[in-house]
Amino acid sequence: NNNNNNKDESSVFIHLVNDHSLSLTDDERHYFEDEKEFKVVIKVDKEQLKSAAHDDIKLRNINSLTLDGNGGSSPTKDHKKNGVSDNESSSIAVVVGGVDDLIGLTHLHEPAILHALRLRYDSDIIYTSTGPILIAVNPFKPMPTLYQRNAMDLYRIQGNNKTKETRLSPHVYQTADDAYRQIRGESRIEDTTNPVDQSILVSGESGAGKTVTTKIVLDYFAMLSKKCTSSTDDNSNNNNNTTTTTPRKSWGGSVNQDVSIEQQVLQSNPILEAFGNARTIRNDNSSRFGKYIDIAFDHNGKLIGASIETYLLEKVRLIHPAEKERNYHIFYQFLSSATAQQRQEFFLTTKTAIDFRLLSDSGTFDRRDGVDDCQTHFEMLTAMKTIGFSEETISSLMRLISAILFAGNMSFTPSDDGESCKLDKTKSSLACAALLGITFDGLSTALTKRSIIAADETVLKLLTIEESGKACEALIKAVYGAAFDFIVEKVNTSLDRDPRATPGASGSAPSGGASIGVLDIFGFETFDYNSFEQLCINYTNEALQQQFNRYVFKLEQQEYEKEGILWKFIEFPDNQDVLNLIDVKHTGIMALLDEQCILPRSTDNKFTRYLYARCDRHPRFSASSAQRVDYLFSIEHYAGLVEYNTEGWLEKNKDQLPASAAELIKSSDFDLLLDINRFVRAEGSGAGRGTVATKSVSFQFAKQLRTLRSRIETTVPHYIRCLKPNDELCPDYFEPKNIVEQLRCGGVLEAVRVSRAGYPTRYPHDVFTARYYILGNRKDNGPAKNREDFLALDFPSRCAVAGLQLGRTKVFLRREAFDRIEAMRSEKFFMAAATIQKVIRGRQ
Ligand code: AD9
Ligand code: MG
Repeated sequence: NNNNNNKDESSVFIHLVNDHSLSLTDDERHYFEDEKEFKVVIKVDKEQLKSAAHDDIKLRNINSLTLDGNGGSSPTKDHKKNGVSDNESSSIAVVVGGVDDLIGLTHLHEPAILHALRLRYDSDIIYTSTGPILIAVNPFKPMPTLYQRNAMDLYRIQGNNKTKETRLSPHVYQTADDAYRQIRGESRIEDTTNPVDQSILVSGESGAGKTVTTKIVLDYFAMLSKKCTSSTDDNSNNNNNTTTTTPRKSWGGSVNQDVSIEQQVLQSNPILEAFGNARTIRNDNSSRFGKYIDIAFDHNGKLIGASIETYLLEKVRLIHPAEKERNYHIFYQFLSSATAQQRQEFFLTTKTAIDFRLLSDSGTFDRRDGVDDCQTHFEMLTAMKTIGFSEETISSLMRLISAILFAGNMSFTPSDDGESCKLDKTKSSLACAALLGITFDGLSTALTKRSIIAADETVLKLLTIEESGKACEALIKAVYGAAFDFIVEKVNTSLDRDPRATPGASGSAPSGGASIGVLDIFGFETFDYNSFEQLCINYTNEALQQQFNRYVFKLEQQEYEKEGILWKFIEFPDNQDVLNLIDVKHTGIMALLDEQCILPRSTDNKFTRYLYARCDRHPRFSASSAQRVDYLFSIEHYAGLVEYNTEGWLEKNKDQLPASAAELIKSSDFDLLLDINRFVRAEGSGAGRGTVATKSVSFQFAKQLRTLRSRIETTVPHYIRCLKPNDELCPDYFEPKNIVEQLRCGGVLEAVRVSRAGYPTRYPHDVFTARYYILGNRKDNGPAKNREDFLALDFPSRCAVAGLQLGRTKVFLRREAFDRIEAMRSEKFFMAAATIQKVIRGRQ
């Protein structure tokens, strides 16, 4: 390839490294078929090539390599921002593909990992394994060949047959396929201690590619599912076409019968993204909520349903989108796409985004990524119809969106003494009241007065202009939040698995089936200004990190020690103390915050002083005298020190709608508003001390997080760490500082160390021999029950497999050993099958 197009050159090179010719176009395939002896000319700096670690270079499929200082194509990539000269970058091109699994690096340290990732990235290889983790570096450009249908097929076909020679490059499809194979029992050993359910935990900072990765995973599962015959097809026995999707059977609710469940699962995305994503400085399509989607499969591997749990929708954005950011996509989408009739009915005839304060305050209206709001809106509407939203529900949601926009434009006028205020009768407030199905007077009273129950008497307290403004903001947040919850519920109803396939308790997979959960959740955050949201986010990451630590470090080491196999002890970080600082009952920061929220006259400052008094001696907590002046404190997280500012925490934690506004909603004649009212968390509903605390954001979130953690606990986890190579969101620009930081936050380095030294696959002796007896010499002995039995089996292949250790009750295998032994087994079976066939044919 000498066409002076560096992009083509590097992609061809990838194919060379992957002898499976992954995703070759027809032209490329033709080229390779015709050219048995092809020559690759790559401009290379010989000195650099010499100094590259030996195992960084795999040139096994290149028949002839010309090392030519001047030859080859000149790089066209823009590395200038990176401070890398053209000369350097051309030498990098040779060393692609080196280490598919960083565990294979000779020198395992931060610079080596960074170097390997960079080399691969510069050659458009964005996926790299590090033991149990898949690292995905965001390319910030389309990578069509990587996600072609035939790439999916290749990863499916590869199955367990992964010898060193035939193994495909790491890929999200690979991770998804691993999980899928395990639920199908294709690679899971029938060990009852091993969970059947799987989880794929995707993490990374904002803009790193979590949501895109999640979609790639879902696409893959949808493709696999479509290839299967469903269990209902089994019964009816009338569908032999395994590639067509079966229409869903109805089980009540408004389910769209003509659309496959796979399609519906995929279509949940545009809906949730319209209402839960926004342009931020870090990502043009940033998810402002966390999401765990549990996908259920039947015993045939057919996708039969899904459920989505969402976490912490960011509500502060509704009121104050920051400069250079936008509010939720849905507002802009709807305003750009509303029909003439909708404009008429919802008072929008002449309105555009600039007319609404909630949208205009940030001064940013468009999406930088060139995505068209009209087009996205159209896709969302299609998705809603696919999922089964009725025309009426869709229209009602748009009415609610319009009401919220007008609510943001409402204004109040203070009384002369400043003690009270009134709602201005403007076009906006009238429109808002009409759209919410309430009277203007009702709206005005609800926002400017508060009823206080004192000694069996209800007293109406007049609110100041600030208090009324807050009540209005609370109304906007409560209504939007409730609409979001309503949408998630509606999506879940549609995706709910067929109850006829679910004999067991709800939440468990149907008999013979299993589920795979995919988590797309905010990564660790540390900004100049960190608030309550960052504490919740970092708390989540601490919890997930602990689970990760436990999985990778503790379990590994304990198991090795218990089994008495040779194992170099590695210290692992444990962050239980940080979790205690945040969430331990009664004395954790969350509990202290809840306690202060109950007290009638508490303030953010009082809460902070209380925090200083109660947490001061905790080793992970600090507050210098300078910090105390500004009501700040710091926590030493696993990923570093973060300083938090406690301003507004009480209100954020309560996040409740004033009782009068909640009562107002109940008086509405707008059906949707009445319906979503059940999701509104109102002040004072249910009296007594406990109520505020048990409804608080921190309490609810901690509860959700506990459920999530126990759910993940019952699965085999698969980890994907997304990395963002630069803050400019541009392609071909690798900023090492950013990557190192993210590797640290993701605990990647430690994981590499452990997995490299570790034995990721292990079987009880009997299970091992039952599976691999075909490789042994004495097949008549049956499965070995213990160590002596096992040794007596005369297992020649055992000796041939480097990286196998015999523990007290189990056989331990390094990853390569497992792949090798699996390949040997497949080969034996293939030969056995061929022999049988021959014999049968001979008889015929
Ligand atoms: V946030 O925490 O929700 O703000 P994510 O979800 O981590 O963030 P997202 O998946 O939205 O990031 O990716 C950000 C952008 O990176 C996308 O809009 C794409 O433009 C780009 N991206 C991410 N992954 C890929 C990929 N595999 N191929 C091409 C990608 N582009
Ligand atoms: Mg996202």
